[in-house]
Amino acid sequence: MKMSDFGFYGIIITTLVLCFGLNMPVSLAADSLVVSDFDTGDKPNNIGGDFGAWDKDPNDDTQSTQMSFEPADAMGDPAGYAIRLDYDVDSPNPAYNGFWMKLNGEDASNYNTLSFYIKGDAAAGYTKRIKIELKDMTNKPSPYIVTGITDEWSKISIPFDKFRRITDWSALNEFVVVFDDINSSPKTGTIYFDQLALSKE
Ligand SMILES: [Ca+2]
Ligand SMILES: [Ca+2]
Repeated sequence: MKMSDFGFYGIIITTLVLCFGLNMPVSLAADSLVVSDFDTGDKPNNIGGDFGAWDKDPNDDTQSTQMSFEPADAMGDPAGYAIRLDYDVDSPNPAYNGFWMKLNGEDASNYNTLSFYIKGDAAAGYTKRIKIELKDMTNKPSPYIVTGITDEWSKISIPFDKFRRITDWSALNEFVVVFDDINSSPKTGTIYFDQLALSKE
């Protein structure tokens, strides 16, 4: 082996050892950020943000979203969890509710895509269509409609330019899932959600 060959392989091996030693992915460590994998089965999310279910009118018991942790991880980790959302927008009153998650002012300016995994519960029924919203610190909701949900996990990737009302990507405030009596059909059902991430694609 020539000295130059040793130098080349030596650098590769040293790099691999360093990466594994620091418990980092070998490739492109800075190109994605998992905001929430829910795998502790508890709050907060991976960046310290709170999350939960919300309801247009908590005093209206004809409509709600109930959030719980479900041992059905989107990434296939037997010890992992996803979020289970049991929604009900079947009400004589205008109905909307869902799930919120704080993003704690996360700087997303190095990324260009928001992604997550989603599926419906075949037994409970589920809407194939939901609205999500992203908000920067101005708190204006930037909506996006997700379609084609099935009872198998699918990864939804949304380019940042679909979120027209985000003006400042350097500080994100909140991610929201909305069930409403226009988009949600059937009006009661169960949706699973997992692995919210920011990435550079
Ligand atoms: Ca998970
Ligand atoms: Ca109801």
